[in-house]
Amino acid sequence: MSDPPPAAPARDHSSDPAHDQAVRQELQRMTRRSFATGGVAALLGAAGLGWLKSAPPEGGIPWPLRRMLEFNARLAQAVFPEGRRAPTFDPSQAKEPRVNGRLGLAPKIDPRRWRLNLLGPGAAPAVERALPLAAVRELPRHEMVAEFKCVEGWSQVVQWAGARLSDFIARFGRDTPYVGLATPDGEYYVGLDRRAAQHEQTLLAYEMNGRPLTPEHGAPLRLVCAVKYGVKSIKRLGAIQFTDLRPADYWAERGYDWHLDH
Ligand SMILES: Nc1nc2c(c(=O)[nH]1)N[C@H]1C(S)=C(S)[C@@H](COP(=O)(O)O)O[C@H]1N2
Ligand SMILES: [Mo]
Repeated sequence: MSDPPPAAPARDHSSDPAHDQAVRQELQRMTRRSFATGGVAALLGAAGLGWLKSAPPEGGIPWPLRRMLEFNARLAQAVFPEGRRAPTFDPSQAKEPRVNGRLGLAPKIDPRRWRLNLLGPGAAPAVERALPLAAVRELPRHEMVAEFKCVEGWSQVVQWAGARLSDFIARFGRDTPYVGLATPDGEYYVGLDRRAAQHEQTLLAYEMNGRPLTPEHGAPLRLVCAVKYGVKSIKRLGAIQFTDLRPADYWAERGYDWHLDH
């Protein structure tokens, strides 16, 4: 394998004005429909974001956001009990979802050289294994037709095919409290708790609506977590980490609830 992608923990863009501008626009876009924590995000100007990022984190979350996020997490958990499944639909109802979010999709990648990096523990993890797509395809294939919901207010019934993340963990991973996932370039990253990671409706998907994933929908491999908002369904996976510590999460760092159950 050549040029292994970086291990991809959160990158610090706080000194990049263009990035701050992009984040502000994204926050404005996302908070227009203002669910749960939108109010917090809307209050943050560029200076606010910089300050929050440099505030001493407590459990990985800048402390000014913690109480609000914990409140929202409690709400989400109260509404959606353990063991619930997302509703499923007939495949005839499935349609192409819009392309939403391109963080981490910019670099050109060669699907034949693509690998899913299994990271060791810690904040600067080593790549322990680099798996080709075939390793995921060899796991039992599951199809799922579920509603794909974005926090911005749209949703779409989509048919997915792939391997269960739980099967992947049993074969290649470790049963840890959390799983962290990142794009090959580390631009986008999400964290899942064990319940979401082990959920039967959480797939490492390689097909959408009966065809291989297109690049803009996350080829060659993406996550689809039907019990969470679309934010968690990271496209173009590059790295995965099994960890005892709650992983960094791109949108949680910007004011959204870490769990994002729907
Ligand atoms: N790599 C990456 N994955 C991502 C995002 C992103 O910006 N980059 N956006 C997320 C969001 S907010 C949504 S709603 C879904 C949208 O998936 P789609 O473009 O396949 O509809 O992807 C999620 N996964
Ligand atoms: Mo989204």
